[in-house]
Amino acid sequence: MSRIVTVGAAQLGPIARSETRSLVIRRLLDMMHRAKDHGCDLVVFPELALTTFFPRWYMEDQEEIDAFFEVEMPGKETQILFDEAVRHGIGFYLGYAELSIEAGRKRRFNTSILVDNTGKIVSKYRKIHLPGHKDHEEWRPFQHLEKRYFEVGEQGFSVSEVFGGQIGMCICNDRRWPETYRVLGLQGAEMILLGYNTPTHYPPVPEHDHLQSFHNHLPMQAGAYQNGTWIVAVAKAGKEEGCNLLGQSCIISPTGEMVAMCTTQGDELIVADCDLDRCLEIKEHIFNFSLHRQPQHYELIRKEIEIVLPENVKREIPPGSSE
Ligand code: CDT
Repeated sequence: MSRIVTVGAAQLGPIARSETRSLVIRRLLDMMHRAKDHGCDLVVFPELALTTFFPRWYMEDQEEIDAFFEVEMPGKETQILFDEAVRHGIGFYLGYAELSIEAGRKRRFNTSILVDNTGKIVSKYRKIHLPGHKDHEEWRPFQHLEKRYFEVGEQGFSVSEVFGGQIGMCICNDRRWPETYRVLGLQGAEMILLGYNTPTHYPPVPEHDHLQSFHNHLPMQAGAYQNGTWIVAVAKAGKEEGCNLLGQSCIISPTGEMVAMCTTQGDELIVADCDLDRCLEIKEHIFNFSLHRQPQHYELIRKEIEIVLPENVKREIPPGSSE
């Protein structure tokens, strides 16, 4: 048996702060067309794919901040992505900054949508693990103000039945957390789509700069294997407004193997035929949840946020610092 979804990971090179939406969307359309030419059913774009990665700047003027957000999806400028998706019969994942008005209140999220090959939004995900800090930290060479500009997504992780399988989404920093994969894995995820913007310099712990690439792939390969799912991870890469962003967008199989990886820092498409039935090699055997999981011993994971030392241990845990 095989259920093949042909997926394109459409890595983007840098987007300048001055680059207009319509210029960026032209780049996305070009990638979508290339994906179609390669026979893709689905093309995956990065996190916050319509603008530069604006959380690197501290801003107070709400109008200036809101210029990076979409108030409707599709909107006037993004409609063409949907039209072209329908015309070519291709689906897409898109990350963007979402500004919505709910119960009379303006709410801002770091969001992704999954659009099927008829142009319908089949699911929306609001980023849960927001990294960085809330206030201006002048010692940093650049800011990471996701905690300032976005609320934590409140709708959880979910999968949708589309493209012949169970497809889940997450965004960037979520990919570092094992809980993300397990919650999606417990819903039967067969493919997880995610976009990312990852600076290669990590100001709080610069000693780890040389490990950025390793720390990018390590949790994703483990998450794919431990949950028997494909992962399609797509970067915005290269030197963007003086900040170097990691590339190495990739497609990972349910065995945790790297099937395809970008090798440039620019707009680059990689494609893989992903057989969703290969998930069974893992889901029915080594990580057969119903046979082997022991959730009665995992209570701490659900209950506690932070380390809880056993009663008989006196050592103090240092308080958390900003990331
Ligand atoms: N966009 C995003 O989530 N980036 C973070 C950067 C490191 S934390 C400051 C990431 O996890 O890749």
